[in-house]
Amino acid sequence: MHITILTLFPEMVVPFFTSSIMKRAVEKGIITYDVIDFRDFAEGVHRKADDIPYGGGAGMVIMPEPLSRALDSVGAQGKRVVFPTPSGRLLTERYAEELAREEELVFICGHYEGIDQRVIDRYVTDEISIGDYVLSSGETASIVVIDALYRLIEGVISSESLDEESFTSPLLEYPQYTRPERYCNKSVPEVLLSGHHRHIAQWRLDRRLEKTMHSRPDLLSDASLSIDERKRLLFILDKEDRRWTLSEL
Ligand code: 6GU
Repeated sequence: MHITILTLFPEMVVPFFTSSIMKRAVEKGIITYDVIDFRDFAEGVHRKADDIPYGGGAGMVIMPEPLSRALDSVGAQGKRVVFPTPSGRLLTERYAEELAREEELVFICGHYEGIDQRVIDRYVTDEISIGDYVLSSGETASIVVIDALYRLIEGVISSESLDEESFTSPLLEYPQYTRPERYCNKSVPEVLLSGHHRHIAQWRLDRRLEKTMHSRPDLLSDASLSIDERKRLLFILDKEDRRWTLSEL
């Protein structure tokens, strides 16, 4: 996949591509990328890329011409162009999977109060929000969207890791432990040292159900749980109920 990022702050974006798992994906040739400073397409000595909003109001708005010249320079029209914005469609794992199937993506990083609507109308195919809160920069949002989607491309991470994790299943992850066996007087749960695969799987499922119940009960309400998972959930709820009753007495 080729990823193009148009930004006024390349120094915020480049380290993501030169570190960790993304670095490896780039070295393997699975990902190619261009980070483009669209201020280079602005005119005048000041290379102005933003201006005050028509109609008044606080903050600055990204001007249409420098950005659209940058978009034209990468042949953006006809391509999938993503603009991360709190006004966009919410990013989900399913949406990330859809984007991961593209050969090429172009990202526009907004700043200040936003970008001129005419550029959005002319080029943007996907306005994406990453959650119900406001960030100060489109760069961090773009990196979140890219991180969510590129890891789903074949060869970036092992298929075992993908299969095991949350959100391909509706349940959250079980807790992980590594050496040493004792840390600050706390032991690793004994079942994990037992080598008993069925017991380990059962214990992990119980922890996932518990964690989901406490952190994200909304995921359980529409979760497609198996019969075994439902049984374990009822058992855990029952146990917690009793604990609740005991602490009340
Ligand atoms: Cl995509 N951008 C910004 N600036 N803030 C956000 C967001 C995006 N998604 C949620 N908040």
